[in-house]
Amino acid sequence: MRVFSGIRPTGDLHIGNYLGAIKQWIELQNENECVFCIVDLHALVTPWDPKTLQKNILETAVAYLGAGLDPEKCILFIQSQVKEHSELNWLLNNICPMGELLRMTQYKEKSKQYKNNINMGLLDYPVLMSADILLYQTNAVPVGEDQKQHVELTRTIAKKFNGKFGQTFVEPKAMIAKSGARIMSLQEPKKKMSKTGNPKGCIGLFDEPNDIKKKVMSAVTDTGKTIKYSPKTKPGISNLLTIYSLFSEIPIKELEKEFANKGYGAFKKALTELLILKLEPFRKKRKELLKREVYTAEILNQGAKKAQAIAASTMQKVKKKMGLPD
Ligand code: ATP
Ligand code: LTN
Repeated sequence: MRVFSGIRPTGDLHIGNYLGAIKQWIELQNENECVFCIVDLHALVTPWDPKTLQKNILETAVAYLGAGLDPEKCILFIQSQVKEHSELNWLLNNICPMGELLRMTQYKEKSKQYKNNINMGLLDYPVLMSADILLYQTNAVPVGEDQKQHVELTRTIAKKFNGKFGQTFVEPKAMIAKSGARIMSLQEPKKKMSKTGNPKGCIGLFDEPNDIKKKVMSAVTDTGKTIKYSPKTKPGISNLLTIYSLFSEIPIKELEKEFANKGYGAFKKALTELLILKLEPFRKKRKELLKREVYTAEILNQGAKKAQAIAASTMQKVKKKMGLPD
């Protein structure tokens, strides 16, 4: 099976990115042909700083590797280094109905968040994402819940293209984690944990023990004292239970029993200890990799070459089907 996924180099990775997406990627790389991409072109649809973008890209690569991606087992590369992404984006623009883009939840949310910066890129974002996926004849796209709609649009575009020009693209499917697909902010448990949201509500994958402690201990909980999983009535504690369960591999039901009479304080303390322990290897690996910049850059260069070979072969077919010259 061919697997493709991407992440924007817009800031430090958090445990939502890990539990919702990267954890699956690490498992998938053992059995499948995996292609993972740092989608720097997607980072340009929201405000960015040209001075720090390259540093962010490299840090995202280090973060991926630190979290467990193995360059021997998967292709890791930077989107803008494979020009076919932009090229296919333009071609697919002419297949994708604009109405579909205007109803995308992420577009609506980000246009509210960045009122003064509603550009074409923000609207066209899902078509570039479709190009990313379709270039590699992808079967499965492991992403968090928030990206499901975009993968469905990719299927629609693939179907339309195949219907109009003949079988060209594999129709991909989203792969959503059963649990952890939507980790919420520790400060606003009704909003998803996000790199660009409230930093206090976001636990970084490489946070230092002291920061983890501060953030967990000040996480918003709900009225009452019982530690019970009920996302509607107790969104704060339910989110913490999900995080605990996923990192400890103990089912939520058992955690409810274990902490039945212990109160929020003891539960948060145990969660702090668990997170410090589980995130330690990531912190260590990242620190080592930060000292080996050339090594990381070389992985990305090799990755771009391998990715480009696959992308070029798809583009050749696409152009021919559309009646464009070679
Ligand atoms: P931004 O704040 O810049 O939009 P983000 O934190 O939402 O960033 P992305 O880079 O857009 O992160 O997402 C990378 C991957 O992580 C995607 O597959 C996305 O679905 C997943 N993801 C992001 N946030 C969460 C979350 N809170 N819970 C589970 N998965 C998530
Ligand atoms: N839109 C995604 C990032 C992304 C992606 C992709 C994910 C860009 N291209 C292709 C999967 C496949 C997001 O997480 N914000």
